[in-house]
Amino acid sequence: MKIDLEYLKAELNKEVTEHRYIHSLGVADTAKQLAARYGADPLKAEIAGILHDFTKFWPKEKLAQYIRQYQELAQDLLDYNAELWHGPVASIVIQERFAIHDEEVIMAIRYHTSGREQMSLLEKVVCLADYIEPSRQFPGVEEIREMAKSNLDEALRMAFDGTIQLLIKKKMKIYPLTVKARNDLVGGND
Ligand code: DGI
Ligand code: FE
Ligand code: FE
Repeated sequence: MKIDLEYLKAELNKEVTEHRYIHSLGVADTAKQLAARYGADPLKAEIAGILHDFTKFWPKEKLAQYIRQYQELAQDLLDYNAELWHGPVASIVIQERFAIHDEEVIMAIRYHTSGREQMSLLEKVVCLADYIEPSRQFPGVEEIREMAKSNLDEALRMAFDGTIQLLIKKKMKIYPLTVKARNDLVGGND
């Protein structure tokens, strides 16, 4: 894939806050390492990491407009928390803006927040990197970082569990794909 990573970073830098920029480069770096460890494409992981939060600061209404306009995006997103919208929208915007047409990269960005059932290796790597990149600090993150060294699925299951627990605590809805993603990572019939 012919792509200028420095250009992508410079464009991201104009679009998001300093904090979010540092987070995104952290995700890119962590995703690249996880990709190397688990056999995904490190360059695709890096690209998806850089761009995954590209539309994080777009106004809610603009994100909602994109979702309504692009029927390939799940329309039921609009019934759930607006924090779920930036990944799907970014997965469209990067195609137009940077001529990125790699389906794996597009899907890794699209599902980085919600997850889904049957996640690809690259989707898992980017989603997990988003939780554990070096600047992330929350109770339990060290335990997930440790698990990420040996078991990708189990680390991601722990990450989703944390998010689901938080949503319940805040009395928020859980997007069904997040539940499916989480169930998929639990082995057996339990
Ligand atoms: O964009 P980031 O802050 O780096 O991280 P993210 O894209 O994973 O998550 C954004 C937030 O979305 C996350 O803190 C929790 C919130 N959220 C709201 N409803 C849901 C949800 N996250 C998931 N996975 N599922 C939901 O239903
Ligand atoms: Fe995000
Ligand atoms: Fe992120």
